[in-house]
Amino acid sequence: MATKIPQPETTSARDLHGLDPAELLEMYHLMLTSRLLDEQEMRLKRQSKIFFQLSAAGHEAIQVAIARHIRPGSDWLYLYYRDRPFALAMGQSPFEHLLQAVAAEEDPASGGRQMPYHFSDPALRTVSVSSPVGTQYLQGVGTAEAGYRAKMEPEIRKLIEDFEDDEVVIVCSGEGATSEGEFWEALNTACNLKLPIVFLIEDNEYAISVPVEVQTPGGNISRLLAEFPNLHVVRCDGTDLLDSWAKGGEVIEHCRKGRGPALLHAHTVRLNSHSESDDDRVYCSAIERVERETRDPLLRARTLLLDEGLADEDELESIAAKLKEMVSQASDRALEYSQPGPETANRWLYSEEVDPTSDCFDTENELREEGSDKHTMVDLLNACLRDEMERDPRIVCFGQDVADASREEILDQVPGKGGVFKVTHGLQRRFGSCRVFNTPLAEANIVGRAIGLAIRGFKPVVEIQFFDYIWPAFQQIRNELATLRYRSGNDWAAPVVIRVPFGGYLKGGSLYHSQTGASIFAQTPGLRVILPSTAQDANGLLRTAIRCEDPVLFLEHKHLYRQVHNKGLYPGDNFMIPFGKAKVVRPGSDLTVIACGALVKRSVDAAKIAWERDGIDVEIIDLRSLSPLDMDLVGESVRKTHKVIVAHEDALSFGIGAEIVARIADQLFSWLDGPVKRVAAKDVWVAYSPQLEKATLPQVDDVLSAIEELSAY
Ligand SMILES: Cc1ncc(C[n+]2csc(CCOP(=O)(O)OP(=O)(O)O)c2C)c(N)n1
Ligand SMILES: [Mg+2]
Repeated sequence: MATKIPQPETTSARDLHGLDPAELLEMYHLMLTSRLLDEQEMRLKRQSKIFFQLSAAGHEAIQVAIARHIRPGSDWLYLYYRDRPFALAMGQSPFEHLLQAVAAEEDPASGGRQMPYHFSDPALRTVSVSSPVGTQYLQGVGTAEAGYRAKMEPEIRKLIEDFEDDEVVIVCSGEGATSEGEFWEALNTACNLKLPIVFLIEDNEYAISVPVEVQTPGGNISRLLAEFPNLHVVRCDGTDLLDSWAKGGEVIEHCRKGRGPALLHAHTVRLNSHSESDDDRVYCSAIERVERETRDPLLRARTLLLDEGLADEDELESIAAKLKEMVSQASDRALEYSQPGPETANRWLYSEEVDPTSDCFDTENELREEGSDKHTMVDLLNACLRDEMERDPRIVCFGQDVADASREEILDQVPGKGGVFKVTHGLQRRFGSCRVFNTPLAEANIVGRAIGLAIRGFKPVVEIQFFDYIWPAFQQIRNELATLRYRSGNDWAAPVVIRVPFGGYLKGGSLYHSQTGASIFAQTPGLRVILPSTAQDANGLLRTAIRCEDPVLFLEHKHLYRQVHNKGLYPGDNFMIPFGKAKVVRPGSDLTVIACGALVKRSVDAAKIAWERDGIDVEIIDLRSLSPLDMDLVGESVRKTHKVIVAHEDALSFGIGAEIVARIADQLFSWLDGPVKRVAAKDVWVAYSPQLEKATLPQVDDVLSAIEELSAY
């Protein structure tokens, strides 16, 4: 069962903690404004004039109280969807909230993209709220970590906008969200690095219909965390203004003074159903619903003002009347605003200023090959990271085993790890542990922190050790990273590069070291997906990924990391290949094979045999970039050869080939002289047995058979 909450006095002669009566009245104003706005929106929802409503009633006191300790525009906020009073207390207006409710184009938080209460305000350093609960914690940690790293490196500090030594991050959630694994991943890093971050847990004892004792062992999150190393844990009655104000001040001060993270467990009450789509009568007893009314923070604040003689009934009535009028006018005004035009539906997926598909990112013809040694893909990826880190101090590289050695004191005794594939080898030694470091073994931790760091002006280039283990980070990649720009109406962006060793052909790689599945990510709007097949292409494309402003999933094929056939000369420190620019790797006239990754070399080998044995002249295209696709080059080739095969390592069904074939059928049908064929992996996992692996993944012979069959058509 939930623990009993200490109830502070609510009758006269309370210690006002030095609070000025005017401040108390101001807080009351804000609480009431929020409540009235909720009520007004409930009416609008019933009239179908807005499309979603969720009330903050019961949470007002803790939010307006803690907000008073925050420095607007200096501290960073990751709010929760039930935090309207907080947003109002920071300076947002009821009208702005109503613009979001009516889905107006002018909605300053998202331009009509997000539901109401998904607050966003760059001027107030309020980072766009998303809907998946629990994702905000790690991003908050990343933003707090930005300050930690900026303080370590003067070079970085100069480049981080308006950084103040004592800025703090506050990240809010309900008690339900603390059951998400990412909460614990966030505590891990916050406490390990002693970051200036406050976790505000607003515990209303329900997550929709699920009560707190189902969420948390013992039903009390702060008790569970009481012994967490380096975490300052504080509790308050979040329905009581004075207690909230005092404890809110204490935790913020703790962080501001650099004493490490804090967690404020604020006991609140949810006075309504979870949202207008929920009916709490189906899971809350009538007694409980009556009892909770006695804890209504607005009534308690009113009683306080009256008991302390800070206002009388008439004054409070007049405040309520004025605020009602203000809300009603704001509502009428907001209803006049129109929704975004249909022609804007595709906007804000990517940066509109920096276009990595443009000529600005094309220095391919100005290749400055240096030296006479040919290098592997690992070497040229490492060289690109080195050059770029030299150029831009904001670049940080992190992940599992990415550093040479976390224990710096032994660096001169060991060669250093630098990644399980050595792509980051030597970078920590060269650029220091502030910029190249290991993370806990937690993939969401890596991507979530990267988002928070990018929001604070860093350029994170992170590594997920194997594509097979990217899934714990999928929520952060798909729902957070890829959506940030879109859902905030272009106000926020996180240009993170995620490098991922990928793919099979390892002889023994088995199910969990051979995975592909690029199409799962290519189907994520807002994310670039890149798959180079040569060392030089990897170098040029990684540079583009780092210099652009969009999130990039950079797939590095493990089997191609150290092949002789794809080695290349060092192409210089400004070599860039734009995204969406495929390459003809073998010109031909009879038939086109569109390939990517490990299938490029296999297709070249097949084409060679087809030419020598059967005189079939095959053109081969290396896509290099899976999202965006270069349909121009595909079109050029198909118009020339009239026959086309798509060859990839992803499983056949729903793979990237399905998309390309569909586009060819749609755009190039009249140019075709035969069916469009696919060569791909079987729809099954890759086995440990090399014989099964061979049977599962597409081989040279498979490509060759397809070439011969199509050529004979
Ligand atoms: C990852 C995720 N799972 C499920 C949901 C659906 N959902 C939205 S709110 C919510 C309950 C959250 O409860 P709590 O964190 O206690 O916040 P409260 O609503 O009580 O303020 C759930 C399950 C979601 N938004 N995100
Ligand atoms: Mg809750």
